[in-house]
Amino acid sequence: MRTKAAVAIAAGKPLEVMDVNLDGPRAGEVLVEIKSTGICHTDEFTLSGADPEGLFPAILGHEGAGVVVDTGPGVTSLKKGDHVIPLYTPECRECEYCLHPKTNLCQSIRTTQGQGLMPDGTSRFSTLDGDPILHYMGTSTFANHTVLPEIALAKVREDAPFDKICYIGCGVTTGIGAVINTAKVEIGSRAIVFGLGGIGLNVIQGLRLAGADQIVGVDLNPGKKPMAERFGMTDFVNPAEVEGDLVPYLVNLTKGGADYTFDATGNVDVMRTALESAHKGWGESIIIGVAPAGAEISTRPFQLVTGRSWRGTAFGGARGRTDVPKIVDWYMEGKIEIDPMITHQLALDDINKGFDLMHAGESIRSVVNY
Ligand code: NAD
Ligand code: 022
Ligand code: ZN
Ligand code: ZN
Repeated sequence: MRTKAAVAIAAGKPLEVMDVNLDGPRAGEVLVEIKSTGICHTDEFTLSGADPEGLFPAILGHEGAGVVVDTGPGVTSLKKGDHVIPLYTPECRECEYCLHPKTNLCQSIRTTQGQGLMPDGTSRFSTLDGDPILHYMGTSTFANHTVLPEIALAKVREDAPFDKICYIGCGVTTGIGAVINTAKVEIGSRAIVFGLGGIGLNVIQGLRLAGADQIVGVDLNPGKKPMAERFGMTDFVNPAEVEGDLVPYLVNLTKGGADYTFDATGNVDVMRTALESAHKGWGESIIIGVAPAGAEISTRPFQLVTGRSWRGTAFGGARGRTDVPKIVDWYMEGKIEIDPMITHQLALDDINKGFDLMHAGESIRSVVNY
């Protein structure tokens, strides 16, 4: 079939909106009509050329929601008309990783996904001239129709609005999941969140959900303060306005250090500050931010010897097919909020505007509707 897509032609160039060819779903695959897609950080990271594993030409996009149009041979868990959210972290429920209770990093299709290919080693996308176009993160939601493995789709309730729940495909689940699944924050905890963007705000609402007593937000951009307060931040710290070292300031503010700290910036210096502002003896620091390729973190080992832990999380530790439908339910039940974080709604033809807004720090989340 033919479908409309925003294609990443080469690093550093804007996306080009064009018609492309899409082959039908093969065994274990599903054809999905994407209704809405969010523009997230890593799409920009790849498009800019900063990701050494970035491949071109490719159809980016990993935050979406849509409807099943067709299923390939052997697909049993989904049928035409089902509402779905694509998963860049799949859940096969049978690999060594899926069977291990301590990880969500399903490895069943990891290699081909990283190469921009379907599990059989081929691409379903091509130009109208027949040249192959690669998939991206196994999702390619910057296309009106896309093909995904069955194990990379969460089936969700049909009354949930696509233009909001697409954000659950990455930002919402990553932020809330880091609190609930990875840190397992207890009622009454003190926490510090570094970076109040599309991820950090969801960490904050996860902390409120978990019953944290103190939620300190740290951001260089004071414009992020009102939205963070709306989602549960109790104290705001702008590092540019703190005299002297940030760590002792934060340790003092949290009466000895935070029980949990979260990096949602991707900056390795911030990651160090986050670790060192965790409480001696028991504080845990969770890295969510993805740092530039080759970057390294450092601290004195004494920080760990004295009982702080350094941890990381991908997709909020969520098992997508199991957990994403529950998060959609939480949204529909009013337990979590999404709408205020979606600051811009765009048409596909204007998708590059969404990247500009992200660059300028003017958006939390832009959503493209097909
Ligand atoms: P964003 O740009 O919307 O937000 C980042 C925020 O950090 C901004 O508000 C910025 O002002 C602030 N900031 C930057 N430098 C700072 C500093 N030195 N001190 C304090 N604040 C600072 O980005 P986002 O969409 O929220 O994503 C945040 C990070 O999370 C990115 O690195 C992204 O790649 C990563 N991420 C990771 C996962 C995962 O599964 N681990 C999933 C999604 C996103
Ligand atoms: C999503 N991310 C950033 C912004 N939005 C993001 C980027 C990378 C990861 C998670 C979220 C990530 C963490 C750990 C891994 N990835 C490796 C997982 C593994 O090896 O099993 C990651 C993922 C997918 C891809 C690359 C890296 C990919 O499909 N190309 C989950
Ligand atoms: Zn993302
Ligand atoms: Zn698996």
